[in-house]
Amino acid sequence: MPSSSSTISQADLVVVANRLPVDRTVDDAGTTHWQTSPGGLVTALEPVMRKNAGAWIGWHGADDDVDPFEHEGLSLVPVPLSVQEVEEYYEGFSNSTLWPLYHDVIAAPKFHREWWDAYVAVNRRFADRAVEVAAEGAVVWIQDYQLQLVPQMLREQRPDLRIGFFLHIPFPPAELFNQIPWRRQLLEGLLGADLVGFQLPGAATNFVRLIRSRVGHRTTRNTIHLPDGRNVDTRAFPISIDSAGLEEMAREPETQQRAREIRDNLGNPKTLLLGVDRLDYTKGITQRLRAFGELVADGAVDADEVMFVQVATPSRERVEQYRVLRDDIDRLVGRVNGDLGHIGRQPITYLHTSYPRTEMAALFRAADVMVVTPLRDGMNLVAKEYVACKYDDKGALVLSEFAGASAELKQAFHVNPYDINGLKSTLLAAMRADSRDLSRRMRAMRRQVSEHDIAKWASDFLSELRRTA
Ligand code: GDG
Repeated sequence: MPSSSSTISQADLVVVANRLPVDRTVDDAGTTHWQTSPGGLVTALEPVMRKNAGAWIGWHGADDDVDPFEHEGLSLVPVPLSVQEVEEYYEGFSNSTLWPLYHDVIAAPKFHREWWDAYVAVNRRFADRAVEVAAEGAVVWIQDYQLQLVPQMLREQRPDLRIGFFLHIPFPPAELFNQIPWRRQLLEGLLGADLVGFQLPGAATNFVRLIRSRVGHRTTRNTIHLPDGRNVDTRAFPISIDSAGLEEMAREPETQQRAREIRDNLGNPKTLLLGVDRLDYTKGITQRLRAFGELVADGAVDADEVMFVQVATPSRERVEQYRVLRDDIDRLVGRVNGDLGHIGRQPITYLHTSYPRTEMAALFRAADVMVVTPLRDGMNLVAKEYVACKYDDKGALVLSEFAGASAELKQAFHVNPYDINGLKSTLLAAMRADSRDLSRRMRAMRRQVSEHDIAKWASDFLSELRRTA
């Protein structure tokens, strides 16, 4: 295996995440290659990982045992998952129980005892790997809802470590959280950390309240006092993007050329609306397409002048609720285009596929109105990415008030995506806004995103974690 070695020295900084930041491919000659998968988390953590001799523990996408290896200067520690574990721990408990429950029960969460058992077993495997890899007194940073039991499992074996946990998705209020048959275990799992980070202050408050009511520990503001004298701190650390890097990509002549091409290929509409999401029922894709379709049907917008491009990246396709959603969107797009389009003009261009980063940047450059309407979203990076690409201060952002990002992007056109009439009038307002208003809004949002980038997010979390020592 190229660029790999079978041992790994102990690390002073360990990141534990469901997935490793690499994908494996095998070429025709049977040689294995690893390719860094572009993602915000790698970008954020790469510099700190290098500086601290860091290691990353995660699933490598298969069930075989792969020795730890180095890839482009990162130490990677693969964790295997069997096919059944992928079904029960990942598609099951993580994505069919926790995901819908933590997102306001938009879809009905399913509770299965076997899924829970698999979740416990897999969390233990991740924790055991961290026990082996972490140097004495190391900092271990655990990521997201798939691994909420790891903090406690790790602390039991390694009380010398500084343990941080960050939740990328919302943390629900007690009224919803208490549905989980294993609620107490999940809370205890998280309490193994010294610092539990959330996207928004409200999530931290939900967590602290639940600890008080369910577990009975004393709390003062955002600190939980455990009976053994240890404290657990909770706080919001709103995640962000590599705004400078993305802006640089957006400014490349090739990106600008590609943005022009995209508009040309669409027949140069006067106004181009854009949606970019993982195909997920939390993202409000049907709501926004319905609203747009009605605007065209009402005659409020002219389908010869206005177009909607929706990119929906394939996601969790083996989970039933995602298959149903895909069919619903297919039908909706077909109806709008079938009823309202004509030869050479379709109101909605729907792309169920994923694209390279450069194409994303070109799409953001090309769009006049970015439509981000999740029903619930921890943060939503797409909204911040759009802003980062609009270096000429042009363009409008329509943003759901239920996205974490709406707390920071105050100058967006805010909308309640459940209110279809409200959504329609907000889309119209964004399309009709004058350029001075738009550039004033965009300037303010751009300042927020460039001053609060992903590097700041990572360093804020890690310095707070070290400070609480
Ligand atoms: C979770 C939380 C939180 C999408 N399609 C393509 C592509 N993308 C990129 C986007 C963006 C990322 O994927 C999606 O991030 P989001 O934040 O929008 O949403 P989730 O995937 O649900 O992420 C969310 C996030 O974690 C971080 O904490 O903000 O609330 O749900 O970067 O641009 N990228 C490429 N091709 C695609 O087709 N290259």
